[in-house]
Amino acid sequence: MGMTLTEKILSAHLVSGKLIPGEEISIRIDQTLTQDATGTMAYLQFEAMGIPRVKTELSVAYVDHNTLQAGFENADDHRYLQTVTKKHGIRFSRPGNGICHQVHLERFGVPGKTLIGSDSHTPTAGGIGMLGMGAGGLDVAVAMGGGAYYLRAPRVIRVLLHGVLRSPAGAKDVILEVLRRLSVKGGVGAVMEYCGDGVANLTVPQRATITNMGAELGATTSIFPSDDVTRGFLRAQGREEDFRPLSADPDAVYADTVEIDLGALTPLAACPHSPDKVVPVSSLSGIKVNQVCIGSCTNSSLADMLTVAAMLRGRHIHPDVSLSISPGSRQVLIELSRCGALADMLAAGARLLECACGPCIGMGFSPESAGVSLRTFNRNFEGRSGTKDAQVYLVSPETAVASALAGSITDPTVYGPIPAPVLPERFTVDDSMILLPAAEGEEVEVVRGPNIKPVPQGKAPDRDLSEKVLLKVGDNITTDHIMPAGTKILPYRSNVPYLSQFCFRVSDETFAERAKAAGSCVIVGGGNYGQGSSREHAALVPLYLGVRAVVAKSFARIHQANLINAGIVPLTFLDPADYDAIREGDAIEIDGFLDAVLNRDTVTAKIGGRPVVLCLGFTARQRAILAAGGLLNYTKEGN
Ligand code: MIC
Ligand code: SF4
Repeated sequence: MGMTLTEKILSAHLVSGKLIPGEEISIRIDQTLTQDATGTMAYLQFEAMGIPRVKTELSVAYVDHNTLQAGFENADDHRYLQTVTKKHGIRFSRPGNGICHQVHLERFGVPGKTLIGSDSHTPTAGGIGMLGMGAGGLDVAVAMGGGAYYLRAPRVIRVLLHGVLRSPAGAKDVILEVLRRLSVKGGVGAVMEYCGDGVANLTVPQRATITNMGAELGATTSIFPSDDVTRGFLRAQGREEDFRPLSADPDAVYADTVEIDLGALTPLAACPHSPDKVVPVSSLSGIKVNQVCIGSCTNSSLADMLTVAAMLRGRHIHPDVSLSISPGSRQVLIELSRCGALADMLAAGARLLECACGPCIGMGFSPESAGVSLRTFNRNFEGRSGTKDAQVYLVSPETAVASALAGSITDPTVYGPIPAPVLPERFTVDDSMILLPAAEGEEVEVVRGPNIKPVPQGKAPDRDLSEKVLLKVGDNITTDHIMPAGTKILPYRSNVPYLSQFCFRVSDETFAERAKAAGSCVIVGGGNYGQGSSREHAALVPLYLGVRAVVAKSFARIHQANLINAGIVPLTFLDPADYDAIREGDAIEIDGFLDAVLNRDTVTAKIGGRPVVLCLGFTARQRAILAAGGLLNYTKEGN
């Protein structure tokens, strides 16, 4: 029986387990990446492990999230990252060099290799046939130390692409169509593997837009084959030697198939507040727009930017619209300035932002009150933009520009087909903003600013659990709800005590205070609890606030791993209907809690006086991690 591309890469890296969907496997990790918002914590944890030098083929630390330096905090963290990486053998991509996923694709990604990153959009690397996965910072720290990465073997879903995109429909519309069909839960436990005759008609940046936003499906990752188009991309980056052809066997067996006719796609938009609320742009036509933001790791390649510039050339944006453009990398910005496209953007009235995440993570450029913001980004969760009542729509660069010009949501079809951008044969390659680590044995002082506080430590579960349900939340709670980001909060990613006051702020302003007063508690959640970002702060902060367990209908993959890594026990309802009767303030009692965590798959809890069966379908390793009070303790114990 033939193999899928995913199976080929996984089996070439398999350390333990069998490739049976749902079974725990562990794999060797070739490369890691971190970004600054999760990276400080990851390196603090790496340091706590006491390993002198990384053992991966390549590890890179990027600074792209916390670049707004409104106080000393972010700058201090940058200095810490620069020095800690220099000491331990990690490359350091300086602030200004670009968004981690864009730069990694340009400069480091290699087809067929494995990559984990402390950011949920690490699957962007799937655009060149690399198996990239988002993970918690602690998992990345373990991989940097040479440890295997543990995950459940995924199902592989085939996305069969046919034909050719008809401009102005673009790659963003492909992934929005997949989201429309499958929803934000549709990829859970799966890898989305793209195949079919349509693949050859997509460029690497287009493929990367699609794999990037596969994160919004809840997928483990997404991947494209590595073919002549991949070779051309690597050649233009001066690294053709990294190319190797890769594809699934013709008789590979898939768990499911989704078929998409590229030629039939029209411009789509995801409506507030979820990436799967997808409708045709034409159905929104006429809605007044206050702000348009172009960029983020989804749509900030040179090809995207040249398309935007071509549409803006000789035109001017509507007086009521504020347009921001953040190129994905310094390389993209240099190319734009060399060819004159930057001048076209500025002449049209665009506000040029840094090559960084910026508005995508609420780092500036928040919309006005109740403002309508069209963004080429990947997430439109409530409040993420920094304005709680903003209405954020996710669209392609083409739709973004057409709407910025018109002042209202506009289907770019009115502009007719937009000519494909002409890309340079060879990109400007200048890695001077990527610092190399010190030679082995060289003395390096790690600089720690006052904002860097110790990592909270978990503890083993008590013999019996006797707590209160301090918070009950609904379905699809994101890590942006649990641990919001934005300008005021992000600078404290290395300061968990300070961060804790913002926990669940979006859903319940009183939670943090109540949790502190209670000392310890339990949270009850709905389905897909913890979707979205990989931020382990969404586990570390609840840990700091005394959360002992989270009971939910189901969990998102990375968040569940982060809870276990932090030493918080994630439990699911055997019968999801039991969720309904639970009230905030109910007592939750589990006799023999520790024994259940260690040995059992189900346990009967008493919640609000009623018996409720809860599942603990953990692997042996997960039980051992929980018993140790988290992955850091478990690793320190020599595992
Ligand atoms: C995001 O897009 O939500 C982030 C910010 O990049 C996160 C990481 C973080 O919270 O720092 C992610 O996607 O993992
Ligand atoms: Fe940065 Fe936004 Fe991409 Fe997250 S989704 S890495 S915040 S650009």
